[in-house]
Amino acid sequence: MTMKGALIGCGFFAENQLHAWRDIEGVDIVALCDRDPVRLKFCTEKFGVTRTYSDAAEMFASGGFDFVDIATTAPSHRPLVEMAAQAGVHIICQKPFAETMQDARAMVVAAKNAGKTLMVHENFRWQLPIQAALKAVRSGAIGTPFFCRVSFRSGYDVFSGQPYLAKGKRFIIEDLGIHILDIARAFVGDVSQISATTRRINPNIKGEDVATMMLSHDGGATSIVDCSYATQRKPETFPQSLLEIDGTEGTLRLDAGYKLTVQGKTDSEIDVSPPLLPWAEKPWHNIQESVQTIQQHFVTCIATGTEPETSGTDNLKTLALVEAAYLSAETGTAINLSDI
Ligand code: NAD
Ligand code: 89V
Repeated sequence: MTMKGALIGCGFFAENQLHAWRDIEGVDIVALCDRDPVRLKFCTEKFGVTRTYSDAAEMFASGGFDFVDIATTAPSHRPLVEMAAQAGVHIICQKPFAETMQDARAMVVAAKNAGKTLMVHENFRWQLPIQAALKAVRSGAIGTPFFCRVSFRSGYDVFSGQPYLAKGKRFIIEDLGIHILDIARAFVGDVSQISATTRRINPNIKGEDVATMMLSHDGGATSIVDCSYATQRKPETFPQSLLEIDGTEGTLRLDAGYKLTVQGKTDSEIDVSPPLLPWAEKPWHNIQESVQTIQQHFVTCIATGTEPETSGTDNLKTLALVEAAYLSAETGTAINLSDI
């Protein structure tokens, strides 16, 4: 049976989501919504979706779809998720899930009350190189991890494609750090305490573009999660997240160039480069491939009635890390996650 979907927010990133939906079997995007007529027209023509709306409320009132893909920026997420829950459709919503924990919790409650799946499009842990590393660690290849480093350092100009990133009070933790904090959670579990420092190096942006975070995980592991958009490096590694994970029986490295090295019960060194999908382009292909993987996961979870790995409920813990990191940087103290 075909699952019908509608997408709200036909901006910079939505094109990837629309390409991925087109390639996922059993899914048909039947309606598009954007309050910007230029973007709406662009996506309508590119993807041949003829039912279009400038107002999401009108689209929900017309109905005729099983799920909605919310591809707008964070300020609109809560009203749109609540409308979707009210309309009784499943929801996949872009990160950052919300601007406040209060909004995020309200969205989780709304979807729960409606009995519908709510998944956050938190796609970095779904990248093929990260999945390969997760598979190795979860198989016990390096024993029990006690140290994890997730590092994303780049000088890539993200502002030309996403100009809003230069304008917000918050930048790198909220936009990018959120992804790699989620990766740390995927490897070594939930977090009890975090401390963070931030800097702004680029004078032309409003928020911080460097952050260094230290996390104490419930299981006893420690993580260093560090990110920068002020790092001039050659070759440029955007958008690779690099890993160093030490376990009781070995060590794993994901190095620049998608090189995965495991030294443990058995040693291996493999190339885990993501494929270049027909509609993708380098260097974004790593992110683009994960969009297809996460959207497929959403469809599979709905079909099988299972909770998505990056569900709204799960994402509350990643979002709490973002809030706690900003609070720590502002106050100069370590923050207990139980206080967020
Ligand atoms: P964008 O500003 O280019 O696009 C957002 C679009 O949503 C705009 O066209 C805007 O007109 C529309 N919109 C906003 N509110 C609306 C509403 N209430 N009703 C109808 N239309 C509305 O932004 P973007 O760069 O595409 O980013 C969108 C989201 O995707 C952000 O939250 C961003 O963080 C996220 N993102 C995620 C990844 C990833 O890898 N997961 C990568 C890039 C961006
Ligand atoms: O993935 C993202 O959220 C993007 C980028 C990779 C540029 O940070 O905004």
